[in-house]
This record gives sequence, structure tokens and C-alpha cells, in this order.
Amino acid sequence: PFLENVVQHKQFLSGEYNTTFIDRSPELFVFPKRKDRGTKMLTYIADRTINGFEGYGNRKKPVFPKPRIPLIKHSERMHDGTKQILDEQGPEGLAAWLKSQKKVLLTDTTFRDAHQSLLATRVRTKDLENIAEPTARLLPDLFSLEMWGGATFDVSYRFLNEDPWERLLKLRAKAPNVLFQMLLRSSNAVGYKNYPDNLIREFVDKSASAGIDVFRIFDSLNWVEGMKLTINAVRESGKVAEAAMCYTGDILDTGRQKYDLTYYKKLAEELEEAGAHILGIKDMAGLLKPEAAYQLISTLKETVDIPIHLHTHDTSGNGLLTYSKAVDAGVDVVDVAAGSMAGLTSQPSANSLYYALEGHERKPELNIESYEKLGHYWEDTRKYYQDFESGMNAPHTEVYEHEMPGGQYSNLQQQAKAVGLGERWDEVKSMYRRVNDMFGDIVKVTPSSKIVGDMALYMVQNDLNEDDIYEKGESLDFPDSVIEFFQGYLGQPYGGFPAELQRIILKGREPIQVRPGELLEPVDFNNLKETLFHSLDRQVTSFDMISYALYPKVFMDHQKFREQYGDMSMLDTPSFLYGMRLGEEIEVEIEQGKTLIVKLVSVGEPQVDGTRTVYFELNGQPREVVVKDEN
Ligand code: 3PY
Ligand code: ZN
Repeated sequence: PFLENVVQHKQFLSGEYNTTFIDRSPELFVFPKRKDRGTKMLTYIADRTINGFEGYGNRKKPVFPKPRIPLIKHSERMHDGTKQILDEQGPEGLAAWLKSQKKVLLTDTTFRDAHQSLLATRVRTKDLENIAEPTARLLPDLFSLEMWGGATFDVSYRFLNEDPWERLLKLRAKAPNVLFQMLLRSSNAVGYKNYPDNLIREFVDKSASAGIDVFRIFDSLNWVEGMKLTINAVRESGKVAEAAMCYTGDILDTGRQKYDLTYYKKLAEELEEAGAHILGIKDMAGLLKPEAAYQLISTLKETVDIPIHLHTHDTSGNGLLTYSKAVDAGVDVVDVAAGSMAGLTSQPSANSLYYALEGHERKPELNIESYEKLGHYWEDTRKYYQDFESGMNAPHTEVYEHEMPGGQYSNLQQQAKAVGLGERWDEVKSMYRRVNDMFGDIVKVTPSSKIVGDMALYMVQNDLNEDDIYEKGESLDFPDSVIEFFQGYLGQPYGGFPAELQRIILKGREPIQVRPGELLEPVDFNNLKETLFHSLDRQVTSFDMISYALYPKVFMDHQKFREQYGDMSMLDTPSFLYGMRLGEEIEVEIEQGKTLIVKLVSVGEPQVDGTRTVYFELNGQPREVVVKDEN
């Protein structure tokens, strides 16, 4: 392959046979891998057929109906939307346009928070890509599509074995008219800990160039110090900085004064001052009661000049009432999901809101038939992911008690099951609230919510109650995440850490008071490029470098997966999750215009070494692969 590379090099082809260019051309040493894509893919399918999807064991593959995709005319010009307003008028122009709208605008979260909150973030790029263009064509009046960030980044690599950057690029190509919005955990980026400042800047810069327009930035402790750098980075990228305050507690509860109206008013002023183009209110658990929404939005509309964007979760069943009051109070944009992906731990339904505001002068501009049609697609597609459903089937008002974010509920439940606490989920939920109170009543949103979850699991698993922590704490090994939190590595909580608990947990370690980013070594991207080039044995992109810097192990595991199985993102979701049924035939388009036909013929008996041979036909030719039976 080296000689092949040399004779195809442009310098060699140009007739220059002086080979010193070899020393200056590292790409010559990148050899195409042996590409038996067919065998790799069959191995993946055989593995799923025998062993099931990670963590779910072998289940019978159901027969799913083909998702209904609304018919659209691809040849017609797409309607311009908010993306064109941003491109033409810049973020300030966009914010001014937004404020001047009489009707309430909508952000559709179906591509991100809805499935993060209902289906443990498992929806694959393929299923998003199929509906991206119909969504863009049928809903050109949306304010934005929230389609990236939060947990989607990590889960893409870790569980779906997909590249989240590819998701962004593919969706952007299909939906060029509506703003793309992401959820950014400020100095925690799309991870669970603080990262070096230059990594945050690089992440914002590259996300902006790959297609993100609106960055909803929040700090998991509402610590504005931890948000300024990110807000500035977004401003420098020419995109929209939506700085969000996380709503926690209950402003209507006069017995609980830590997070009252004055607290939010001051926070809003600080965020506007820090450079926000839009003020976000991130009610991640769905705690904002209708009357509280009215008071909060009315007060904030008088406090700041920038438009206000409200996000809630419908866990309690009160989401629409909250939005209705928020609309009366003048909120500019609210977050909704397509009907069949809405409600419960997800966002309130766009369709329901439309009808709820019938006769209201601020009723959103929206073609309801289009939304219903898109809902059909999601109704069908959601079935693929039924194993990831949280099992919550009805409104859940206990959320006002435990205060767990919608995006965390199904994930923590999975985590509890994984450590054998599935049966003790009720205990975990109430422990979650107790831990919050022990920690001094903190904002709970990723990653601070994860710390509370980790501590709650730890306490239930070890049969510890609050008194035990104070009495036996000296001899307990607390989870690392909890220790780091009390050291100040996620930033400073409002009102400070509870001193006694901090002393017990830190056991003599020194807490920090400064912004953690100030203490972290910058990422050396040149060095990183070199290292990755050697271990990946291919050209390294800026996206690879950022992903590696954020999640080294997860990223490298994903590379190993690709090496072993190839790119499985083109496999249909039922086959990706369940493998195949005996006698079933599927088509896989491995690249544009190149389709493989795969038939599962039979599965051999287990051998003494624990393997089985799986017999396929690939484009009519017999093929067999051997996989380990993990059952
Ligand atoms: C996330 O950070 O992923 C969230 O959705 C928090 O609500
Ligand atoms: Zn949310």
C-alpha cells in the first residue's frame, strides 16, 4: 500500500521523481484498511442476534411497522426561517426580531431533550435524519430545533456507536432553514466535569461552524462565574448566546426562601450583563407551577430587555398550564415536543399547546396538520426504543417532592437497575431529595444532579441514612464525584457548602474557591493531534480532537468498535438493537447507491469454546461468522 500511495501522490504524478516529498508527506503512511465491510457487518448482526443489545440481553425481535414519513416535495424551494434571519441580521438582530413578535414562538425538542427524557437518549441519527427534512419543510415557523448537546454527545459514542458530529452535519444538510439549538453545560461542555478553558472555546467554535446557531448555556449551580467564558466564546463565534438560569425550588413556597423571586431577578440581571442575547429559564425538572410561571415571567420581563425562552418538563402533568400562564405573562419562546414524543418527563406537546391557545391572540403560528403527520413518524419510531422507556405511564406529581430533572429520571432508573436497586427505586427517589437537603438545597441539573444521584444510590446501596453519614462518615469511602463536588470542582453553590458535611466528605482535602478552569492545564492540541494520528492511523479532524479531549476512553472505545464492526450507523434500528430473526432479509445501504442484502439463514449450536457459527446469505452468497455466545 505504501508504494501505491507514492505512485498516486500528486508530486509523483506530476513527473517529479525526486522522492524527498516522502519525508514531508505523512499521509503516505496511512494505508487503507482491509475493507471487508460485509464480514464486519455480519459479525455485528450475529452478535446482536445471539447476545442482544448491551445491558438488555437477548430478546425476541418484534415486527415493527415501517415508520410513516410525511410526503414532501423535495424539488420545491424550502421556506426561509429563523436561520436566515440570524445569518442576515446577526444575533442582536435575531433577538430584536424575536422580541417584536406578537405570537409565542416554539422550539421543538423532539430531536434532543424529548428522547433524552423518554428514551434514555437512545434515538439514533438514522431515525433523526429520516425526518429532518420533512420537519424543516413542514415547520418552517419554528424558532428552533433543539437537536444536540446535553447527553446526546456522550450517548452517541458510548451506546449508539455513532459520531455526534456526523449527526450535526447530516441534520444541518437536511434542515437549512430553522435555527439549530444545543444544550451546553457551560464549563462542563457536554460532559460531567469542568474542562480547560481552551477546550470550551474550541468546542464552541467548532460546534458553531458545524451548524449550531443557538447555544443554551447553563451552569449546574447557577454560578454566573462559571458561565462568562462560555457566553463570550459563543458571542465571538457570531452565534446566539442563550444564557439560562435553572429553576429550582418553588417561589410560591414562602417557607423555603433560598430561591425566591429576588434570587431569580438578580440572576437574570447578571446574565444579561454577562452578554446573553436571550434569557433562558431552564425548568429541568418541571417544578415551575403555573402561578409561579406567571409571577416569574412578569417580573423578568420588567427586569431584562432581552427576550425570554422558557423550557419545562411535563412530568407533573401541569406543563401546559404553566405555558399558558407564561404566555399570558409575555414569554417569547417555549419548548415543546411533537405530540407522540411529548408529555411526562418530556416537554409539553406542541399539538396540545396549539389547541389550548385557541382563541388566544398569542397562539403560535403553526400548521397543526403537519405536526400531526410528523407525530405519526415519531409514534412508529418510538416503538423501536420501547426497551428504553422509563415505565412512567401517567403524570407524576412526586416530582415536586424529589425534584429530579426529566432527563435524569430514566437514566438514574437504569443506573439503579444496573447496580441491583431496581426493586428499591422508591427509596432511591426519596433519598435523592434527602441528599439535596443535606447538600444545602442545591440546583440539581447535570452534572450536579448526577452527584446527588450518585450519593443517593450510594446511601441506599449501603443502607445508610443521614445520621449514619454524620456519625460514621469518617470511615466511609464516598463516591469520587461527591468528593470532587465538595472540593469545588463543579464551582460554588449559592449559599456555599454545608461546612460540617464538607469536612466529613473531604477528610482533610483542601477545597478550591476559584473557577476550576483557572487551575486546569490547557489542552495541547498539537500534541493531541500527533498522538491521535499514531493511534488511529488516519487523518485526525478537529472534531476527533475535541471528542478525545472530552471523553478519551469513550472516544477510543468507539474507534475500536469501528475497527471491529465498521460504521453501523446505516443499519436499520431494529437490526441494530435486536439483530435478525431466522429467515429474515434486510437491505443495508452501506454507501449511496450501494446496497447489501442480508439474510439470516441459521444459527449453529454452541461449541465447547463458547462460540456459535451464524450462517447468512450476503447478496445471495453463503457467508458465515463465528461469535461468542455471552448468555
Ligand atoms: C442535560 O444537561 O443533559 C440536561 O438535559 C439537563 O436538564
Ligand atoms: Zn430539559
